[in-house]
Amino acid sequence: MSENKSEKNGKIDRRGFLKFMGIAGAAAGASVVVPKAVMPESGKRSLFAKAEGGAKGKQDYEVKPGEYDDYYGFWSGGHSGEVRVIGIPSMRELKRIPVFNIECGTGWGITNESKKLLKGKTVGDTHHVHGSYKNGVYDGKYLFVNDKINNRVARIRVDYMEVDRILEVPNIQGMHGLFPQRYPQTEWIAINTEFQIPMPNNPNAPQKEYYGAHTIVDAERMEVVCQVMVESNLDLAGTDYQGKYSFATSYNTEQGVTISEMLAADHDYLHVFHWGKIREALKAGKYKTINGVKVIDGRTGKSDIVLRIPVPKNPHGVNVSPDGKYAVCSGKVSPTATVVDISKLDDAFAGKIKPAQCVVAEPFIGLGPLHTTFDGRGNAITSVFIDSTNVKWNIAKAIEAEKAGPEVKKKNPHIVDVLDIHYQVGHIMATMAETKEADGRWLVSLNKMSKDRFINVGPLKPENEQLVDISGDKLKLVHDSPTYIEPHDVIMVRRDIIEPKVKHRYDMFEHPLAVTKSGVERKGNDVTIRLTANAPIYGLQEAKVKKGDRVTFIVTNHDEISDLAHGFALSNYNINFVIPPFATRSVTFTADKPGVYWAYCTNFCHALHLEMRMRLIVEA
Ligand code: CUK
Ligand code: CUA
Ligand code: CA
Repeated sequence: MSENKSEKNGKIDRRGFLKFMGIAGAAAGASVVVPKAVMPESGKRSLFAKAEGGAKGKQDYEVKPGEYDDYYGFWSGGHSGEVRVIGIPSMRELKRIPVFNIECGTGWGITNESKKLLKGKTVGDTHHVHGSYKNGVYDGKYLFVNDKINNRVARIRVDYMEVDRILEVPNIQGMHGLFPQRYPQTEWIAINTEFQIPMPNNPNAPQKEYYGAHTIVDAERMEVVCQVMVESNLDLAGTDYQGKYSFATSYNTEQGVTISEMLAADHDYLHVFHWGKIREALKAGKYKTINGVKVIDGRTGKSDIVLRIPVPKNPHGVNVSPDGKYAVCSGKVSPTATVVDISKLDDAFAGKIKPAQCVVAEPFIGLGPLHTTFDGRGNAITSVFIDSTNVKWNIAKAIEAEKAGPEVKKKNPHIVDVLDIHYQVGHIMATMAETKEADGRWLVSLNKMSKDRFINVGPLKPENEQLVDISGDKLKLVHDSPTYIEPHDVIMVRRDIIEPKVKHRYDMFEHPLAVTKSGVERKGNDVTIRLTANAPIYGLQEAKVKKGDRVTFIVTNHDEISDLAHGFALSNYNINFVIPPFATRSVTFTADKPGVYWAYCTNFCHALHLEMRMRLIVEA
């Protein structure tokens, strides 16, 4: 076959490929000549070409057939336990990355490789996805996501878009806010814990000895560096753009265990953690080791690591503006946002000013403000849960009005626009907004309820994620997108940052068990069956084992063509997984049922895909 004939845009298209394989592969069954796969050319649509041409506030959100999106959206999948990749602005779902869930499509939680990471756990509740940074912008290396149920943090390699590490963090419950270091690069990740528990977890501990913790994780080693123990719970997390501080909102400084106790105080705090002082405490050995983790006592009066800035009671999100100047707390119970001037924090830590003096504005937003994002042009946009709105407001105007006094302030000069959304919004996020390259193009409103927005699919409705054009002064709703259980947060990363990092095939020998020669090996009752997979054949057409053997299948896909994955399912043995190009996957089970069992390819790969199978004969 001529390479050129079946290639379009530098990529072998499926139709041309299948035609070719149908002829060559079918006849031979032997090794086929695989055309050299070529990277598809980048730029099926130049980034922003159309938007620049259009008027402000009228960007084109339609992505035509064959065109690419401008942004990768990385979505937390809530208690589906997964991460989703959604193209922006089309809102097309491109991929699901299984993380804490069991997923029979890919075999996540079924293969030995994934089981080693999951360690028997089968549920997860992802809330916050963030990328690794260099100099305040994503570096396209990793994504990090938390599990609130089992208190784990997972790392996704961007090159394979696959989880490579999962860390279970001891001493905490309700792992919630997570934010990576933004400057100079991501060495640490700051993680908050929403539920207070005894540390160590002694069932007889009195309520006043329930603590929260700010956990620092080493991003490269995926190990806990330390925990700072505080008396309050810690909710959302943020980091600055200098590598000096991390932030945590708290809503239970009361150390309550009932809802009325948690609402008793008239204010709560934004906690600021001083990273230099954390390092000093670790160096000086000022910590206790609990369950193998260095725990620093950060309670009020016990250390100078934590600064507590009073904010209206029960706040929720904390987000840092892309210019690095402000940390904005969303009020939740209070209808306001609190703007903290980060340049004042050093003086507050040094005791030169009171923590409250770091607050430079407390503008009115609406009923139930939850999360704030930024357009990179000095405006903040805050999600408002009870009002079901996105409120765009100007940070500088809010600070001016605060200075000018109550007469000016009550006119709300900071408010730029209010958009009704549908309905009950949680997180919102603008494109690149958690980086210093916030570009103010698109915003996604992650609404908790869709109510009447879609045809009825039964009592459990989809959530509704709405795409908003924020390029003009007004917020302009352009698209509704239903999603399944139950996204919390998202980041949207420019395509040119991610795309060059993403690979078309695995590095075959990164997997220590990569199969180059098919065969069966027996050691006592342990039988290893090694298979190559080349469309449309596995390296063996049959294998024999004995009842009671512990059988391991190891399969390596030798097809290097982009998009050519094989599957491996074993009838009646509850096994299926997918093997992408040059990947190796393995599974181990006990052959407890004698008989003939067909293993077959589940991922359509060839005109003779249905013939891609082999027998496992389990002798009695
Ligand atoms: S939390 Cu869900 S709406 Cu877990 Cu970020 Cu605010
Ligand atoms: Cu291999 Cu289908
Ligand atoms: Ca409270």
